[in-house]
Amino acid sequence: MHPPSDCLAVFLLFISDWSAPCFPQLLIDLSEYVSLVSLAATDATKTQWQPPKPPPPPDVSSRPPDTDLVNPQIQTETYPQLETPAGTVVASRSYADFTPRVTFDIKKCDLHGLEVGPPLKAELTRAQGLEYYRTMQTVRRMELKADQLYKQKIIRGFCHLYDGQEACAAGIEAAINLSDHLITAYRAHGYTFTRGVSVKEIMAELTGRKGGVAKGKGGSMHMYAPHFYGGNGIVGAQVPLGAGVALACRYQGNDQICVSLYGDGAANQGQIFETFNMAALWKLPCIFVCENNKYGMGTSVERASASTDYYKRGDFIPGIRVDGMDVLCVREATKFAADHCRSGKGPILMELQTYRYHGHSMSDPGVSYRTREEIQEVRSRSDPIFMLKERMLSNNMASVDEFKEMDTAIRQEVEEAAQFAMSDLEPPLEDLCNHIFANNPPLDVRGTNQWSTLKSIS
Ligand SMILES: Cc1ncc(C[n+]2csc(CCOP(=O)(O)OP(=O)(O)O)c2C)c(N)n1
Ligand SMILES: [Mg+2]
Repeated sequence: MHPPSDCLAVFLLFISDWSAPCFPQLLIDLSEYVSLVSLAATDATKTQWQPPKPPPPPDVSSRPPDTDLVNPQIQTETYPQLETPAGTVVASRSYADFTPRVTFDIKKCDLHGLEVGPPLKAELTRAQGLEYYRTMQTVRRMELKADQLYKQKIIRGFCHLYDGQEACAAGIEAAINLSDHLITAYRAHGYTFTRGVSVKEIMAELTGRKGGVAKGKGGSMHMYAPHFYGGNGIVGAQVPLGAGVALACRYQGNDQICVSLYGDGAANQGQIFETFNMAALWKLPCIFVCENNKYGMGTSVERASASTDYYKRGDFIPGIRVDGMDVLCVREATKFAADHCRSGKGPILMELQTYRYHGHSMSDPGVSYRTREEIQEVRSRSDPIFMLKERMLSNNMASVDEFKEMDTAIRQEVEEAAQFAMSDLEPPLEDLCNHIFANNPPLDVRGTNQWSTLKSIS
């Protein structure tokens, strides 16, 4: 938890974000992407996402030919026919009918200070593809739900959405271990999910309820999980903290690494360069990741940065520029970076080229400094979820029905989480100062005046 002074600083810095409820007319209308299914209609007895059942036989004839997004080199390997006591299964479609793994050509990364970079091909198994799809689609639906609840004034305060950038979180997480460490800025809902927190706990945190992952006292920007250090509101401040975590890994000699994420706007901050210096000097196992989503609030990278080659800005730290809209590119680049760190070579920098669909925060309609056409163009050319789905469909790795089933289950999970987030109780007042530390003995907390006698119990 942030001490009160931090909270005040965050409040002052983000004061513009608070104006959101005053300007509902400025907010983007995303209703076309948002499920308007009545909450009352959701079935509370349904459980979380389950792997879909084997789908019916495919209608390959109606499928469009490979698009330019897809340049696969299909390995012809398929599972052997299933032998059952009743004989070989051929009548109905089973998992055996799908191509179990495909190797795709992926975009070459630009390199800085490196002779060799990540591979140009990436293998995707059917199970991995479905898992990445589920992760990205859950984050997408969660964010669209948050948008809706915000406009209904059920979520208040700061709220920065991550839709558009899902391949970054899914790709990074696919390449590191849960025992590795990760820290990010305030656009944190996606990473909170990929670090293992449930949609329910995230949504309840957004509405400030007891069942939230930070017990309703952190909100959108302050969510945590084991080996996940937030959710940080001060631009760039999480980068030195991440290097500190990497120093702890090195000190303990545990082979773990820390992924320290920041934005293109934060990339111009002094503390980032101070961190680079110490991390390189001490060979810290830290992957610095600049999520270049083209804007820092309403300022485009061209207007803010003398050099927009963010992957080169570590100077003496090697860097790679990665297609951040392609989950496979991100995964392969992160694997490469993690190997680099674990082998004792010190830090590495990754620039992930990505895009945010929403405005900076809920107080920003997101169309005064960029056009609707620009957003639409990115959506139609390189949406990370659509690209993965297309790849899998056009290579017979999954069926349309299977994706539909998964979409329905995800929608339902998000609806149920939203229902919980609206019905769960708010934390009691006595809880106000509790949980400042995870496991300290009770401590006195300074209140708003010298006579306050508040206690924090963990
Ligand atoms: C030290 C500091 N300065 C300014 C701000 C206000 N602020 C909040 S977000 C932001 C833009 C950051 O952009 P970027 O790093 O590109 O991240 P993105 O929002 O695009 O994810 C600014 C200037 C702040 N929170 N902290
Ligand atoms: Mg940015």
